[in-house]
Amino acid sequence: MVSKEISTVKDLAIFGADPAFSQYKMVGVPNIGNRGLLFSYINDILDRKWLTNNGKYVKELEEKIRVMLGVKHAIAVANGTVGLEIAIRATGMTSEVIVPSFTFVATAHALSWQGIIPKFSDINRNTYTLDEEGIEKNITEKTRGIIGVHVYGQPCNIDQISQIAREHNLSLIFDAAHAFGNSYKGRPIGNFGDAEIFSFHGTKFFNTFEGGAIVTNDDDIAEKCEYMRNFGLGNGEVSKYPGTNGKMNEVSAAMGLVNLESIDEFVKINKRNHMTYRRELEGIQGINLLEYDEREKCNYQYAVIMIDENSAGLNRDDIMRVLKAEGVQTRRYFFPGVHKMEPYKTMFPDMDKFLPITEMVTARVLALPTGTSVNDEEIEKISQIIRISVAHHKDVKAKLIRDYTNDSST
Ligand code: T4K
Repeated sequence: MVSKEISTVKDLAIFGADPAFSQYKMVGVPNIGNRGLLFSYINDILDRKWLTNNGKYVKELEEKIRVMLGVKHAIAVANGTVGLEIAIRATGMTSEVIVPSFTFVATAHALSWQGIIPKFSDINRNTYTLDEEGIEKNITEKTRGIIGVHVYGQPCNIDQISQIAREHNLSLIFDAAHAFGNSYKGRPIGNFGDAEIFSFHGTKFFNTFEGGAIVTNDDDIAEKCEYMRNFGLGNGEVSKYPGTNGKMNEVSAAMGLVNLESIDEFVKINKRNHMTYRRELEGIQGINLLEYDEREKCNYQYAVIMIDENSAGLNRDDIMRVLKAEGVQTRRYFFPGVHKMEPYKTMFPDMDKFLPITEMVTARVLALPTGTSVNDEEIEKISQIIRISVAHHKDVKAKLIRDYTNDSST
């Protein structure tokens, strides 16, 4: 609910005015499809007494994803992280694997969890995905693979990265956690590298509560993934590979089937939100909305701004605090860079020197609320708060510094 006009700096909550939102507006609020249909599926699951282990709903969801993406194999998993872990094993990655540091920590942890060293490589300043030159520089005799991340759904430079992987005989996976339903050069994401992994976590625009999928066009890799997600047993009784429990349950799959029916509607809303942010944020000094390539299919699930303190007069954390006071919870996706988190910080204490673009971008990014839980009027309000703050950046900065100093002294 939007409750006040914001036309001068004194209307901002940091100066004592009421917050713009009486209930928090948040990033990552789940999109939920047809409840009636979901409950009917859950009743059926309970009646049939088949709750997990490759059940009817899981198989149906896999088939729908397979057809939607035009891939040979879709393997539903319990979450994106276990999907990555399985795909890393199934594609034979060991020793050292090149990854970006600008990603959710799960990408690197999926490697180190299995004793593989993530070799952090810098990103491109425009797409925020792995930079090809950096990959080449980081390849050593120990490198066994590359994991590219389609951050915010923006595809990596897939052609060039694939070429590098081929030339150096490296396995190649794409962490497509953000890119479900997107395309690269007109072809659905899911068709590239040795395998691609989606996350269907509750905060993703398409969710199965928790969940994910490994997709691949490679029969051998698919077979390994299927076995590995079920303790290495596949559908049998004797283990063929090392395995884990990465199975998706039936209720999650039912949620997926329900949400698939509304996926076009979710994308439409995300896109409309994106356009509204674009219109409303236009011309604000130092605030740039991340743009997507409109020639490609895109889910528009993240509304991300880059804040350049030199032009805006405020830094990312200032804007985050101003918005928080107004009842808007933003997220710093992704801050800090993974190289600054443990165990990597201790393993590679000087890594920032090699990741200048990552350092710059992690200091500037801010994800704003989008999805079905925000409307145009609310986006206009959020944008207006940013506009007024930047226009009066000196007053805002001085107030934030005063508040911060008072906070730290108490
Ligand atoms: N690779 C990449 C590039 C990823 O981004 C991710 C996950 C993965 C791999 C691994 O996939 P999964 O194993 O998760 O399937 C969230 C998600 O937990 C995580 O899935 C996601 N990326 C990451 C970008 O965001 P947090 O730590 O920000 O979550 P949390 O609990 O703080 O929630 C974020 C916001 O969402 C809050 O504002 C509250 C809201 N929220 C959250 C939940 C769970 C709701 O409104 N309702 C909810 O049910 O990590």
